[in-house]
Amino acid sequence: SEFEGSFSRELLESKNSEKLHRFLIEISHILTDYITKENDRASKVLDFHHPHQLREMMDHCLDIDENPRDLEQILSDCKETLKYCVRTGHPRFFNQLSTGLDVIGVAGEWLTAVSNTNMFTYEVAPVFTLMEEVILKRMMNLIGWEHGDGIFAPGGAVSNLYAVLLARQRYLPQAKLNGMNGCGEAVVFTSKQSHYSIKRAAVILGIGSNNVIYIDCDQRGKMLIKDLEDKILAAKQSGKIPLLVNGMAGTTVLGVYDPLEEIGEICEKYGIWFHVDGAWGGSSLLSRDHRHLLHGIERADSMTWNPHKMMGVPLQCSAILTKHKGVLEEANQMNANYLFQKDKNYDTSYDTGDKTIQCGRHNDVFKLWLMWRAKGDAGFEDQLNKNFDLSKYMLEKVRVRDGFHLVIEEIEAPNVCFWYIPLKWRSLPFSHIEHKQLNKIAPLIKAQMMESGTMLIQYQPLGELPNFFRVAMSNPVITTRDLDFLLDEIDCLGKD
Ligand code: ABU
Repeated sequence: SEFEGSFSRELLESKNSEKLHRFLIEISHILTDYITKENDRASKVLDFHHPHQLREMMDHCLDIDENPRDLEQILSDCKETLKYCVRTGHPRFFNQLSTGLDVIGVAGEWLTAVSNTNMFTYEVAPVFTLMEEVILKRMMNLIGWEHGDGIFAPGGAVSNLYAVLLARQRYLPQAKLNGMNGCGEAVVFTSKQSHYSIKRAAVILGIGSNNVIYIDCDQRGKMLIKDLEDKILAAKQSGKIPLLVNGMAGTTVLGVYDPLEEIGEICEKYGIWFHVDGAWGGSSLLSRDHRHLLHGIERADSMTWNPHKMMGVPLQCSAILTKHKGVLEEANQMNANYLFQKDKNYDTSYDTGDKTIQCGRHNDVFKLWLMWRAKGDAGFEDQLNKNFDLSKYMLEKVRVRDGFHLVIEEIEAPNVCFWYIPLKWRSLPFSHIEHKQLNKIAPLIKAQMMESGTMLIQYQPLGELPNFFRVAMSNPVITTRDLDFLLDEIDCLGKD
């Protein structure tokens, strides 16, 4: 083809604009073919190979060496790469909380890549800075805050890190100058079912993992308010400084919402920063049928919300929001004068970079803005409601089906968690099945699932509970047929 013997450096020469055009069209064909196959239920979700096998199979296109490859090879590299990617937009990919592939989101990512700018200053990202302001305001408005601030961060764990940082800034501002030496022993409280990123944030911020106090949960996985208050009082009595309580809006595994209103009340009573990790379930604020799950959210001081999960925005797209204007600057501002000069010719409060823990920052907002324009609130609401409905459908199917046992009977977020019981144990009451034996079943089925490539589902233990499957629904293209398929397939892979 015309790309044989042509090299990348030629593409930007003005005489080659036709070639540039045709090259990008070729790339778009490759991407379109991938997306089309990804949506074809007859295609596999993955073509699994162990790392040593994959390295061998891709040998010719993994190597980097001194000489350039021609454009023909580059196009072939793109095809080869996609061949072995896991199709995370496939209707039978359930492995993560972020699934699906929104085409407007893809267009947004493509434009973002082409504009190739850095989000730290208004002067290099004027349009995207304004879009970020608009979207953050919209999100804060849905939370019920009139004022506040926020920033897009590289993932929910970093958004949670911001929350702990903001709490530290509020109660121990001297830590910014002196570190944690001389600050006393700060503690943070979080549900036993919360994400590990809270512990990591405590480590990073010098609070220490032993100073993360875990709060017991009830049978459904909700934080127990009495235990929270008891543990706050005990910490205060022993001279510790309570910084933050983290409540969950959709836990990672069970999808449980903590009693936010009550947690907010306790935080107010004791003067503690109230953070809500809504990375997974925060998007329910867009659904009139489900926003009640976040009752009390307006009391929070900060919230993590990942549009790359329930809203289906391509990875990554996570926001940290706070109702306190100015605290992001207080915590992070370094006034680097090569970047954030105050004598610029525009309103430098739009140089958002000095509010962040990063310097260079990717533009994660444009794809979300574009999708929101394309769907409106109503489109996101339909998308969310559909997945909540599908999860109820699946819950009922699992409840009545032989060989399946629910982990929790009532669900809130669209997470359905269950054990698969092989034929040989079905005559036993569930409580008589040995945990040690049950623990082996989900990994065995998952291994077979990966070999067959027909679907992908996550499994995990939780506390004392042995490994079980979690099916979380965020892909707008899934149907009841996909869920029926999934249960049939598990039965087929696991019954012996
Ligand atoms: N940040 C939690 C992601 C977990 C998941 O996608 O399964």
